[in-house]
Amino acid sequence: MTRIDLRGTASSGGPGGIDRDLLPRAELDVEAALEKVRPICEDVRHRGTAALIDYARRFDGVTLDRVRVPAEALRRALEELDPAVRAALEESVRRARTVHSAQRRTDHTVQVVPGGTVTERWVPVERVGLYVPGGKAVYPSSVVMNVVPAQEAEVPSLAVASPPQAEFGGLPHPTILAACALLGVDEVYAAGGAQAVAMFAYGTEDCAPAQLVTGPGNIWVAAAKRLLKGRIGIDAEAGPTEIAILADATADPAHVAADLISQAEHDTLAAAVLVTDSEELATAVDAELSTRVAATKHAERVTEALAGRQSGVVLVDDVEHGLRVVDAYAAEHLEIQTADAAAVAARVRNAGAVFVGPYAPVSLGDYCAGSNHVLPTGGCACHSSGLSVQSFLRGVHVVDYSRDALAEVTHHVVHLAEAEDLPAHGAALTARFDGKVPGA
Ligand code: HSO
Ligand code: ZN
Repeated sequence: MTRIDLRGTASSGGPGGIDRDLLPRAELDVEAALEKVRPICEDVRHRGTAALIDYARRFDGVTLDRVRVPAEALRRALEELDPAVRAALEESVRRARTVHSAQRRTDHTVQVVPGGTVTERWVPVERVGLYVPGGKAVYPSSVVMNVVPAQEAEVPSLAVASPPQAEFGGLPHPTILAACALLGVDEVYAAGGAQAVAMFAYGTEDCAPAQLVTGPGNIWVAAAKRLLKGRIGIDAEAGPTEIAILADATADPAHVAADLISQAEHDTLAAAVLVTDSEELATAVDAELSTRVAATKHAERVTEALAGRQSGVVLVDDVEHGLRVVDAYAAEHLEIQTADAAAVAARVRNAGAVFVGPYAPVSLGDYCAGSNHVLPTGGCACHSSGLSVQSFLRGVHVVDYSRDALAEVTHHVVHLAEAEDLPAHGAALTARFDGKVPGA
């Protein structure tokens, strides 16, 4: 992998003294895709299902007579699912539920003054559309990671969309359907790309509009989410997967190499970044990579991802310097493979998820750790979190004041309203006290 030597550059600007532009990262030009998806979204808005059927023909090469997946197809997909895969999915769901059910929030009332309370009520979004990619990327695990937090948040209505596959008679991939059936999701649509996001945003004859759309997708899905954001809520525009590993001389180069390859396997644009203070480790990882990459099934894709400008080895002075580099990078996934890994991990500020020590590879988190794998990419981990129960809830403040409690604060409201030249705001309070400021 390309080496970027930051040794001796401890303070060069940017957060923590690190210049983010020196770090490897791909640029995804979502802006350019916006103009392409705009007419598609408009078309779905106006022609509904007929437009979805047209796009399925054009983009997915299938002729559909309906977009909603029949209940029978869901049932059959689960019946025909390989029992070992079913057991694995069940375990993944169980662990995800254990973690996500603990995220549920209880309503909380604060007494501000006697007779004056503010309650924060957690209300789930009414209806959510979950997008699950298809084609090259068949991720039943992403069905689990989207559906479980939504269910734990008690979202009343939940629908899944995934692209129709010519190979499966225009239905989404059977493993996706099986995962939906396993989770009790019975509303599934054979729709992909920008058109699926538009279906959820505007609704069609078959599909009621959703208020929130979550789930990973390609650049067209990301562009449609950006375009329709505001009308709908979105989780994040998930870009290609990233793994960063902060490692010192104690790390096992075979583990480091295997983990870098694991995420590079997703996409030619996937990012694999090793941050280390040990040149010996970097050399040993390169050696491991050369044999392991050749032996892996998707060698071509992995090779391209590892050679891309988004991947590389960053050499740092010490673990301290490395911590500042990984914070500046704000990886989707960050592994800590150093001495005293837990203590180092506890100091990380920016990462979608942190994996501690030699026995917590990112792949564990992708499937069966219990954590969520829908995480912020592209540096967004410095301001956003991954999917959780919280993503599906809104905190509504409920304000309840008695006459006395209102009277006591009226003069302050009146003064602030005057300072903002909004006297009618103050008058809304004094109207309750015969047009006077109580106590004045
Ligand atoms: N690493 C991906 C999730 C995934 N991996 C799904 C395998 N399947 C993004 O977090
Ligand atoms: Zn993965």
